[in-house]
Amino acid sequence: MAESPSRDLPWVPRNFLALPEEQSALESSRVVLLPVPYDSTTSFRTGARYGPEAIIEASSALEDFDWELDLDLSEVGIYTAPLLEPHVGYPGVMVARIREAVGSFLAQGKVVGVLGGEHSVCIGASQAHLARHPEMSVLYLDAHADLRDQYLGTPYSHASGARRIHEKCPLVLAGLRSMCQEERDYIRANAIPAFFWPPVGGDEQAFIRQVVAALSPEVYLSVDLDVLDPSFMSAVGTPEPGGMSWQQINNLLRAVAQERHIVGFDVNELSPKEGPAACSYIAAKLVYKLVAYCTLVRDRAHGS
Ligand SMILES: [Mn+2]
Repeated sequence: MAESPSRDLPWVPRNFLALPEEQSALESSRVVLLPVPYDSTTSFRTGARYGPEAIIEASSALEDFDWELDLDLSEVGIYTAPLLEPHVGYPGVMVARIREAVGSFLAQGKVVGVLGGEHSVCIGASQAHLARHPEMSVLYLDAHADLRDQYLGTPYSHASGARRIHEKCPLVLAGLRSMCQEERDYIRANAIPAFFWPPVGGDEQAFIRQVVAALSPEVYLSVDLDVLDPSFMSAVGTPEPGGMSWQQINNLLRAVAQERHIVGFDVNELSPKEGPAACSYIAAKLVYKLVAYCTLVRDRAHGS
């Protein structure tokens, strides 16, 4: 039998935040991060398949403590699941695979965050959450509307994620700044709450109030990193100028966490080879904040 590595040597654990076993074992962890290295339907710049591992690697450089939120996230317990193998034959099979994987962790009572991958991973991930939270709505943060009925021959592409979600539950779009005419017509015909960026009159407080008011008490959060400005988040498949700053997205997400219950999330479209290494670090820090918003920030806001 092989000997286990000596505990006296300084091993760096390969998981989110490089947490020791006590803070990253499945049994004792409140949160599961599920990496999905999938980008088979990506059209413009591929490479989101490398996103999850880049986020996990960069996260080892983050502090466990967050001075802004005044908390230490390591106490939550975060289990980093193995990579979910992509199915490249038919995108619908991948949707079902992600739904099953996420559902299996939800059945164990875990809070699940999915690390994409292209944005279509939100379809299966949101469906798994909807099965447990039938009244939830989805807050979809993206520069794009992703409301095409089909794209490049499949209904399960990265360009159709929001459309597939809207067929199952209430959808709120925020950070929008690019769409095709079909998508604009679909938003109008279905009266989908859609909040463009920059906010009307530059009024961020009104933007936050309106987004929060459009959400149900339970919220699933789906983030395409291209909602952020490409001046600091250029490593995305489809960069779109004029996006949110770091403070702006955090102000919005913190308000949602305090006034609603974020039941789970996905973060997508980091394509590390398309930008500086800082992008992976920033994406990792956003994942850190999201885990905090789903757990300790919520606990504090609701007095538990
Ligand atoms: Mn997008």
